[in-house]
Amino acid sequence: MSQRVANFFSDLRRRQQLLLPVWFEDGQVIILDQTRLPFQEHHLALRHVNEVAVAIKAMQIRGSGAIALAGAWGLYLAALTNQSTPEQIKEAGDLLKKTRPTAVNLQKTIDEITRELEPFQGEALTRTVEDRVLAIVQRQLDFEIRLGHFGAQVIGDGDTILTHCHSGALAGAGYGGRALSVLRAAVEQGKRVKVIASETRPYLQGARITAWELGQLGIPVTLITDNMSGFVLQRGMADLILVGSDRVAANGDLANKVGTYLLALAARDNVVPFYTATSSHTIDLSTPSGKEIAVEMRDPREVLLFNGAPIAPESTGAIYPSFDITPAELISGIITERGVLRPPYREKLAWLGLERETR
Ligand code: RUB
Repeated sequence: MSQRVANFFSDLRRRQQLLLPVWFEDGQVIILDQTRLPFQEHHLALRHVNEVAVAIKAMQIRGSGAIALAGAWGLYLAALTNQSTPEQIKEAGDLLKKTRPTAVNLQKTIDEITRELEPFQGEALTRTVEDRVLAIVQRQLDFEIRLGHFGAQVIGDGDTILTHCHSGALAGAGYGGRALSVLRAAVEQGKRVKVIASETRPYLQGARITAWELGQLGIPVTLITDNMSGFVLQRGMADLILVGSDRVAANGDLANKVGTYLLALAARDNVVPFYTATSSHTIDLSTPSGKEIAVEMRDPREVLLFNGAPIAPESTGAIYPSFDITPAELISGIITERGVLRPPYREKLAWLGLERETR
């Protein structure tokens, strides 16, 4: 590993309160195993890109930003392998892209690192991959800080925010990911906030990870089961809803953790603003609308078992769509690193997405 990578991380660590989901140390990709939170802070040391792919598929690292960065460091591992070629790095990228198909950040990050590597070989190849990976990690962190700053405008002092799944530092680059960057920035601006987190069956990202991360930040959090959100909104117990995003289509339709769509419907019925926090990297202009977004279907056993024990008769079937689509018309605002977009979204997203590609 070059001294530059070591310096990069020691510099990141010096910054206050970064919760890094993934980093690179002593020739290994280190990830905080999110399946063990909140009861154990256990780290995995991965030495081969295949191990990174397995960890992403097994949700040991998850959240759209964090899996993109894990994929990036996986490619760096591939590039460090003796005599690796651009073709081998591309193959490693294809393997990583298949692990989680919905979060476009992973796909775009892999493409960004593996594009036009053909002229490079040996040390120049490793160095090129390293340059790209470091730039991507830094950019993602900068985006989180900037979108947090813009998003904090929609948070009022004393607000209670309802969030679903986990869209925080451990789903991102370490500041606050998407939704929790907004809350973190609001607190840094002196606003008092409270959070209601839905548990997020079946992986319990809300109960296990959002609650843990908010605890680290000292932000009060109340847990509800997923089916309590309608009650909470009807009784006026939340001032706004704030979620992350795995992909935003060209028309503004949003793919996010399954259950988000129901929340958005209940928000409209109860006139509660519904926001998503995202970045230009998550806007997918090549996907016209939510209908064309590939939704990851996970193993039904993940629904039928809880902590490894069955919760239904053996003959019961199950499905597990990991994400759902919230139509653009249910979204009050899209928080990005360039500001808060208001409907109609199509032209603003086109500008932001294209602008990013030419930056
Ligand atoms: C995570 C999930 C989060 C999004 C959005 O899914 O749906 O809500 O990743 O958050 P999983 P962010 O746990 O299946 O990876 O925009 O911060 O990634």
